Amino acid sequence: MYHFTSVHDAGDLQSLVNLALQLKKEPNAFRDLGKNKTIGLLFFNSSLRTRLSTHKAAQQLGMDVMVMNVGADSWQLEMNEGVIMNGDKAEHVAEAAAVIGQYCDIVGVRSFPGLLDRTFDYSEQVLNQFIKYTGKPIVSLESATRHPLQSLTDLITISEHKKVERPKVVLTWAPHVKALPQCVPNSFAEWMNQANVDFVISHPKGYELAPEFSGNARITNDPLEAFHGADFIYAKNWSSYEEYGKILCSDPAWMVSAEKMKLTNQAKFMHCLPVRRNVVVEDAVIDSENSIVIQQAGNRVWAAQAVLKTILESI
Ligand code: AN0
Ligand code: CP
Repeated sequence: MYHFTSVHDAGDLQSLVNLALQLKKEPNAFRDLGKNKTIGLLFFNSSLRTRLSTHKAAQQLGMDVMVMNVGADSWQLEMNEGVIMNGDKAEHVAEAAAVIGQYCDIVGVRSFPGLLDRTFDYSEQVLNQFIKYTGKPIVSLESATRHPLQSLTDLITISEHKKVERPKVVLTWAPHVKALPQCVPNSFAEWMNQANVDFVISHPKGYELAPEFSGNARITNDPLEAFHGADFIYAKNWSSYEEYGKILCSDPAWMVSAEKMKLTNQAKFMHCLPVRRNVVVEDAVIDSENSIVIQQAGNRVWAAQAVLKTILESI
């Protein structure tokens, strides 16, 4: 592994999950691996879990960590090639990324989509410009179309909590007041389609994910159907891919409720967080014994540590 931007960089998923679970048992076993190595974590957008868990993971590998909120702390970066830079952007990514590459051995980047122009967002300009100009391994901390550290975490969490060899895992769309990226569901689908699970996606009409992500998953447009016999309910809002970036539905029937959870096989409730209570999920569900959202967020550390360890061994 060199860059880590999608499931395609992950190699054998089971080996990566096993490594994460080994690190969970022995967090400090590889403290020497990252000694005298530096990771830079660059945030174009807000974060709680990704920021802190990746920082902790790097520290447990002995790395030095630098964190920067790009734009807020540094100069505004121009991402386009060949432009006359007489606007509000003071520095080009060509220099900024190359300079950061002088200071860092691995660079993590978080950059959300604008949700205005689908072709532009799905071109992953920011991630690709950092790959082009940094000259160092790039780890996605959630890009315009994917959130692979989250998906690895989710796979680890499902492996830990599953009671049957091939559990039924349901990704269910839920309402939200803001238009959110498709990154988490895209990535989750991309990883689940490669995992040993019975994978179902449930969403209102108009919320189809790009076919390259939904793959061969079973899809239903009924807010109840998929819940029958589910072992895991993974809730997430996303804005429409088809009518790009739009909110098409706010029907509370899509909220994850205690009533709907009764249809499941005592399913565990998962969400990547942050979550809006009583919009996406009822208090009664997220506060129930079957909610594993906190353990799931805890696993972000082991996912990040498994990825950073694998990259450190390859550089
Ligand atoms: C972001 C999203 O939906 O992609 C980050 C989730 C990890 N969520 C929000 O902006 C609320
Ligand atoms: N789940 C997740 O990535 O959370 P943050 O946005 O807080 O990092």
